[in-house]
Amino acid sequence: MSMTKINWYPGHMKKTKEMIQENMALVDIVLEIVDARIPLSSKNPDIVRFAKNKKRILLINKSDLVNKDELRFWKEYFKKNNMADEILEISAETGLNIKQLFAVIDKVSEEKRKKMMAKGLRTVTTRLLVAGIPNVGKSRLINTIVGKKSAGVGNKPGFTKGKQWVRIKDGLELLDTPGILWPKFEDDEVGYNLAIAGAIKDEILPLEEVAGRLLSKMKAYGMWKVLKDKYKLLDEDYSEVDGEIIEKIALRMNMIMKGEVLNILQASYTILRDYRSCKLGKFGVDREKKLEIIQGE
Ligand SMILES: Nc1nc2c(ncn2[C@@H]2O[C@H](COP(=O)(O)OP(=O)(O)OP(=O)(O)O)[C@@H](O)[C@H]2O)c(=O)[nH]1
Ligand SMILES: [Mg+2]
Repeated sequence: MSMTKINWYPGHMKKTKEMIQENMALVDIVLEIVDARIPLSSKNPDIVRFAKNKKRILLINKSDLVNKDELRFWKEYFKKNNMADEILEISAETGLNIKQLFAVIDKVSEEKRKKMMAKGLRTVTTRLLVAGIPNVGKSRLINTIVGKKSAGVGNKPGFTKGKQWVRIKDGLELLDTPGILWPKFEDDEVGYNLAIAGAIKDEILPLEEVAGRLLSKMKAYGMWKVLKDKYKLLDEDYSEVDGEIIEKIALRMNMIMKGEVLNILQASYTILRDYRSCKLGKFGVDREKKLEIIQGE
């Protein structure tokens, strides 16, 4: 099995995409959320098209999961390329920059508010649509903003089903939407990055391949020692191919099934889970794209 054969764009995502398009007319601002670990790979090319003529705020969420230099690089990159009216790094989990987010929303909605007030309207409601890939933290953000559990949150992609309007305060309403991907990734790398970050259901992934990709990224990033220490690897394992390294990890971590068979699936899953919970360090996996950008400048 390979990434290209996975159906990561099931029918309900197509329906959600249509729902988002239909609701565009009702909203003033599109709040697009990307994952700080994969800022480019998690940016849905469809949303820019849908949100034409709308104000756009780009939030880099899960910023608590990467290091500050990385975060700064991507924020600058998005700014330089005018990717939204406002760009802000946040963490829906720790609450980082949530106050600033309100200020940004105020700033972006001010124009319309003034216009409507001038027309004699006493109350003006600003409506935001929250969009982003599965598992990026859309519902978690809404709960953090509202200060209570309004939207369902789950640590797996595809948690939110159907749309949900949430009233934030007088004059501010937010539409939570289910996460969507897009029908065709630019390249395989994007698919692997989305898989590593947890945006595609693990059940349909070739886990060994995805974990293998993460291992080779870490080697390329100069993080072999982290792997070695965490999974009791030896220096000589470095030059093995990814699949062999996963076998070594299964062996050294005693992941063995009946009949002395190595549990490759468990080892693969463990590597991915450890990455997602920061047990391998705080780092993103869009670094190859970053290099391309730097070299292209
Ligand atoms: N570390 C960290 N975890 C986060 C952050 N935001 C969300 N999460 C976690 O990511 C997981 C997914 O969050 P949700 O809010 O359900 O994601 P969603 O975008 O609504 O996902 P779907 O409904 O599946 O599209 C949960 O386990 C959250 O606790 C963040 O800023 N930092
Ligand atoms: Mg959700």
